[in-house]
Amino acid sequence: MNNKPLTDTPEWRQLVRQASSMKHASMRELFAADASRASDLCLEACGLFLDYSKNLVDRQTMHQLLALAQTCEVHPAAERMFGGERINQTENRAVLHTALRERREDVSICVDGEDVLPAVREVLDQMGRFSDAVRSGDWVGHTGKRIRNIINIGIGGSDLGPAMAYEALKPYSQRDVQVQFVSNVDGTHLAEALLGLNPEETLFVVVSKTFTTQETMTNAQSAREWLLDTMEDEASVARHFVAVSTNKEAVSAFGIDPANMFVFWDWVGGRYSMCSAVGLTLMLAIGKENFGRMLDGFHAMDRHFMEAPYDQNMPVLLGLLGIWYNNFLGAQTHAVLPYDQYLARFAAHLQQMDMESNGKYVNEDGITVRWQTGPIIWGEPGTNGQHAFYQLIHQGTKLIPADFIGFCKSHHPMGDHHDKLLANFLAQTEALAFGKTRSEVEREGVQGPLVPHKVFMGNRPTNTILADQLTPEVLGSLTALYEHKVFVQGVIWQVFSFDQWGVELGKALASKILPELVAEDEVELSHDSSTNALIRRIRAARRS
Ligand code: G6Q
Repeated sequence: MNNKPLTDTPEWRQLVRQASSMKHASMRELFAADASRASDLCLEACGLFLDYSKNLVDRQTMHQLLALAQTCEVHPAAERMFGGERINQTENRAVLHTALRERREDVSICVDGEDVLPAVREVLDQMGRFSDAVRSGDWVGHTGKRIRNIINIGIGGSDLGPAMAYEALKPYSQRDVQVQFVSNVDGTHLAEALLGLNPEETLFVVVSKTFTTQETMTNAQSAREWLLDTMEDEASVARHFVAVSTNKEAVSAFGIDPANMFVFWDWVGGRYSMCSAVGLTLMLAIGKENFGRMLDGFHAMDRHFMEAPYDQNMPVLLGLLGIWYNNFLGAQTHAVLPYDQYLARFAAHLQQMDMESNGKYVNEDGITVRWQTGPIIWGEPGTNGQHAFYQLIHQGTKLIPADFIGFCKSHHPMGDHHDKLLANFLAQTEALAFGKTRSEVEREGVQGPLVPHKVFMGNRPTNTILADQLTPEVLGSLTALYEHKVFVQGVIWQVFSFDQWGVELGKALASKILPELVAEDEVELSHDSSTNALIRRIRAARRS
């Protein structure tokens, strides 16, 4: 599209007009007028069923949104990504997380003329050998004891994806090994994780692309000291620490045996890295076969995204629906509500994936965009949310599109728990879409001033994503679905989805403040008056 202002395209203008008529559309009427709405506005792919009929759209809206994807050249952009072009232009890098889960033997994916797939397979094999050794007890600690505790030390992209997937795939994990993820530089996180652990049975997986991240290196150093307090032998570090990184020198300098380093590449972005060696802790927990099944699921969604026409393409449809609410109906946020306790960390992972990718106000040419970009992503597992924030989704003044994610079968078919969970899952989207009118409330015998409080306006849009069970394959497909949805939106909004310069300023200021906080003597502070006063207050409190 040559970065023509998005808002000047005929497709955008048409959608603006469409929005003014659809703003007041009634989901009851949309369903009543179209008997095949539910059976048409749905789609099945890669083990996932998407019902998008409970959205504030009609067929014309969908048609117009699909035309927008066409004019914004979403598919050609995806081809550039999958083909290894340096689409992360501000960092001059290719973006090839899809190569990490390429399962076909007969293809090659080249960066600068070199096929990256042999190296991908080599690292996967190395991870497989290591996880087999740890899981079987062949890999022992410095004093010959079996590994019983694994602590992943990493933050952001080196934490959230694998932590989410570990939680999600717990039923597939080896239960006699305790796995924890430590990310926060707050010493409380590491201290609580180490509590009661025997260093002789503990393995640390330090995950850091750069191996310079303040939080991760601070936690890794403290973990090293904790180990050496007991072991009193520097050589023990090599048996109790392994590293996942792109920075070989820094890993060796830490004392980690380069043989126990698992590499990845600059073309793997942190928040898209869980299929790389960054997933080592996950593989240690669930084993290489289950990890491979998860990669199969990711790959299946990658193929679907590349091969399905726009109107049958799940990431494209979810991306377009998100744009509809974000850019045309004024929604500020998007809720992700999994009805599965195992997906407790799913929203947190999506939050980074989406908000770090598309939370940008300049376009690819560095010009401030005149349209809204990435939404605020948030969510909690159902049914917990129903007893907390759903009130606002049902009766608040804000439009909150939501994705409801559920599974037909539970890993724990205990009594009627799952029947109740699913009944709630279905009831919520029905209530949100169709609400309860004044006359329905009155027919139930409610009268007088109470009536308006019991009315539900409805027309609250939801997508329902349903799968048979939360398996490794399904988790892979589901996660890739959101990765590609974010990609579709980034292309349409014309932002660079694969950099994250917005995290830099805070980091730089923290490095400046750190010595000021800890200086023995009075130091001259050069911040604004608020920050200066807060620094002085903290210094004074810590001295007293
Ligand atoms: C993700 C970001 C960021 C990154 C962390 C950790 O896309 O780049 O969250 O993953 O800052 O970085 P390191 O892996 O280099 O420690």
